[in-house]
Amino acid sequence: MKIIDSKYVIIFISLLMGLNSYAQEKVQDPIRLNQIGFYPNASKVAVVITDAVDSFYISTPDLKNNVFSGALGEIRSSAFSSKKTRIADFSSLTKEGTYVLVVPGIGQSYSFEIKNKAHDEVAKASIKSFYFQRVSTSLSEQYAGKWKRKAGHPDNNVLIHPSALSAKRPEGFIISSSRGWYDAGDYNKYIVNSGITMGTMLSAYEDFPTYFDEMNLDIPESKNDVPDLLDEVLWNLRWMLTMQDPDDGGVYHKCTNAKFDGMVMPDFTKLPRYAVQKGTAATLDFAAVTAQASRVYRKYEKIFPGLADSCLRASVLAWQWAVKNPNVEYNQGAINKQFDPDITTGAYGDSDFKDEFSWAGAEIYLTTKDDAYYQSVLTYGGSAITLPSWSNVRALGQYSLLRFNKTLTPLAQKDFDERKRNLFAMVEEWIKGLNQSTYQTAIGQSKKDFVWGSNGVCANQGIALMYAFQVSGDRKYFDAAIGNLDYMLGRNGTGYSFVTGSGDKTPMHPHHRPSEADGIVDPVPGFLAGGPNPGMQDKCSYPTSVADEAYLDNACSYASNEIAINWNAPLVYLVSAIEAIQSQNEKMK
Ligand code: 9MR
Ligand code: 9MR
Repeated sequence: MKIIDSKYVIIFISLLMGLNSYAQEKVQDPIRLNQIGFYPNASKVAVVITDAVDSFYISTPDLKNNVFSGALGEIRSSAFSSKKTRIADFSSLTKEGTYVLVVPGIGQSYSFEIKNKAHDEVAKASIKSFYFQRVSTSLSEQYAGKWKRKAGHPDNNVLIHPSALSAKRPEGFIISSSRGWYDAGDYNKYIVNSGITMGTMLSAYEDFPTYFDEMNLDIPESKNDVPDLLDEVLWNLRWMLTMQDPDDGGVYHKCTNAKFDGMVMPDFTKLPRYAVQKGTAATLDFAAVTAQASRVYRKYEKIFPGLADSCLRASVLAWQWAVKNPNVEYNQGAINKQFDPDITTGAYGDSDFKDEFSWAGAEIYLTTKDDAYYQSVLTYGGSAITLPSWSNVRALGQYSLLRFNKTLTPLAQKDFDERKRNLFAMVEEWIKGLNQSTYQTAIGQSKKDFVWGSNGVCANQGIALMYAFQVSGDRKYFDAAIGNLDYMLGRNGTGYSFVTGSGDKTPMHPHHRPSEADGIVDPVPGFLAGGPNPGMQDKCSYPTSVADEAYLDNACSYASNEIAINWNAPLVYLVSAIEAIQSQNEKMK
């Protein structure tokens, strides 16, 4: 191990940095890495944007103690820009501590840690963010700290919108639809987006119960005998249950203003709220979530008497509505032509219901073990798996079927091998070129990854990789999942750690109404920004349109810098899964 006197290192670096700025266009943060940390026994990779220098070393932040030195990897060319990168791999450094990575001639990284439980705090913050999104309640200083706020949107006076009237719920009819989570930077509540969010959170619990059983999130329910994750999820479940019309089982698409609120605090806005048209996607997503919730909360029957049964009843009723109404699209344009007031908030419109039938069928099947529901999985795509998003939820059912493989009836069991094959085929697409790519991540193998909410794509890829790892035990999938987490925490084309409050360079101006309006410098913590999106639909002025760099840390930018529950949920899953598996490994040692 080489020990270099820090004084000379600093002089040397400053000298080279000066020279370097003449040599090429100056890149901000030329060393990109996970700004939080790494596990002693897992992969550790940083990316240096350079085609010049050859070596790097790891040192303590005061640069006094050089603990590792290595050579940079071969020069790689970006598929999206003229950037050249080289990989710094320091996986073999296992000694716990706080370090920086230094590239003579280039500079040094933000400091990071090597330790067990490296991402435990990020996991907790990402779940706690849901508490900050709670509707119809104040957040007290005790739980919310400096982000305490007054209650907003009581939603106990919600009008049935003319698009959703029925014989028993005629014009002027009012329902109570309190609680839930704000969807994103806006203040509306959408069943479709709650669907994938809740499915992902409940799956995280079903896959890693022990990890969550021990987690304290410091929320108002922390003292009851229920894991805090499930207390938090219940806040939104209770809202979802109010969105079903008990007379026919159909589920309203959303609970919303007619138009978006301004950039104000929740308590400031008093616009009327509406429950709008029932639809097939919303109803099936609701059926899937309530079926899964019925399984999960059954264990807490003593604390929540009747909850599991009510969920299953609601689920089956919703399913029956969808079978009778298999094709009711939420088409906001068409609805606005026919009814007033016009609704101009998020649409979450979807006209393909095969994946929703498949997911709901799978979840009800798993809760009831009634083969009739598995028939719907077979009818609507079998064991096909594609990357999930709010409009494509089939994989959620497939994941649940993999999870409970040992308890399936023979009809479903026989698809196990094909289901695994489909999963491997999907993730292999992302990892086959990984070791040649500029950031060495599964995300970014295709330009198509960089859509509105690309960080949600990244986190969902991570989840799929974790299932591939769990099913096969093959370490390469686990490493690739960590790679996508590293990406979200800094090893990416922008140099940002995209989770508010986690890391040195993080979003300060997410498109999130409370973060903008509360007068507090730091944004509310634990939220994943949408991420690079060359679509730039918000028309803000981005620094670049390069696919993996098109990101703007400005509240203007709802297409790259909004936060949303359906991106945070897969972050919760991924980071918790990685933590849970790492801590099992620790215990096994
Ligand atoms: O705040 C809204 C955000 O949640 C949505 O994702 C986005 C796209 O539907 O719209 C945002 O609201 C903007 C609206 O569309 C146009 N006027 C400005 C609003 C706030 O920036
Ligand atoms: O995540 C949604 C994205 O896939 C769509 O392209 C976009 C435009 O319709 O809307 C996104 O969802 C937004 C929703 O409509 C309103 N709340 C904020 C959501 C995140 O931006």
